[in-house]
Amino acid sequence: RQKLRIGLIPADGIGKEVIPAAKAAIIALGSDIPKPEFLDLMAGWETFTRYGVALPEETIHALRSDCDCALFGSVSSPSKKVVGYSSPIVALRKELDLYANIRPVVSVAPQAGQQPDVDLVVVRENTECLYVKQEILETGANGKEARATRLITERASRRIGQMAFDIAASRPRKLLTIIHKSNVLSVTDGLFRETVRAVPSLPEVGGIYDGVTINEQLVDSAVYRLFREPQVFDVMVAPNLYGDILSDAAAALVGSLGLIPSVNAGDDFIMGEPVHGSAPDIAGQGIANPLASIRSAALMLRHLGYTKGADRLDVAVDQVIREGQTLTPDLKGTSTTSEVLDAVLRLL
Ligand code: NAD
Ligand code: K
Ligand code: MN
Repeated sequence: RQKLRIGLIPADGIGKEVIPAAKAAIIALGSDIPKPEFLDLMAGWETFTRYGVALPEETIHALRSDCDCALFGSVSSPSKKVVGYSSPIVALRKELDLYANIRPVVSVAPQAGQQPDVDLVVVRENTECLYVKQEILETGANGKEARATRLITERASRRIGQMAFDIAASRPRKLLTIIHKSNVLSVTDGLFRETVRAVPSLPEVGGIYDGVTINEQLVDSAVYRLFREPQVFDVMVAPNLYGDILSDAAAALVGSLGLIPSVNAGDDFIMGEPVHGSAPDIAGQGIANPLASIRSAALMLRHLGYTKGADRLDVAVDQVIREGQTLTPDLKGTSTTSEVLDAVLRLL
């Protein structure tokens, strides 16, 4: 391929500070990837306040027709209902059927080549659960009554399960832990659990997951174990909300949300995205950690098969963390976003 067309959707807050850093890191890869061509696309709260729409049709259209992949920053979604507003990232995942959110959480070992203490992947279902956002408010005998639909389907559970088994099978430990709360939610989480468990015996799968060990853990005790003995986990597969919460918790284990990348993956599109949000507490100060976004670019490139470029980004990021000289304040450093980016670029 001659060119790599990358849609850039920085969106709000620190997204506008870290996505340009990821762009610069991609450009620095030179001939290790096809020549990148960037398309600046709009979405987010600011887009909504300006144009009355959080996810313009043009953005969806451009992603579908003119992009090979994309990088999303972070959106500032208000905590109060705003008429006409709906989170563009949740919508994008559905629009492009990016049904898996893959979130590796890996600590950096003191020396290159050593085994990290934490080395796990959260595989989060990305299209349903409570994120179908079917909420209703009524007034009844108890005053206001709010209800939400939590949708779990066999189809979505099966395909996320298959994705999780694929990832587990590709890793040395080949261990998959299914996260659920079936002891209470036996119908919804029960369906998720049983469907994922049944993946290896699907006729079309034909024994390829035979080497994968399946464990399961209730979501609350999974968080507990994550903090006490993170090394017991390899790949964790979870419904949408549990996966969201678990991966932020796992981020704390390795030092900062500003380090954790993800990709939103579907069968025909891939979108890198740092796990963190728009961080209004530090936005505009130039001190956001760009490493999660640079790692998200690496993950995206890896999924597209550009292993060499992805490896170079990961090695440079790990080295910057290992040296510990140029870190942003979330990692107890005093450096700015652009100084950390420069440190990465020097190593590329
Ligand atoms: P957040 O992830 O934005 O921030 C949590 C904490 O982590 C803050 O103290 C922040 O300063 C810190 N942090 C996060 N990323 C960092 C980085 N790269 N470098 C340094 N520090 C970093 O979560 P929040 O505060 O709960 O949410 C803020 C806003 O972000 C909300 O409007 C929420 O809706 C939105 N959000 C968006 C996404 C997304 O775009 N997918 C995800 C989560 C939250
Ligand atoms: K984000
Ligand atoms: Mn989250």
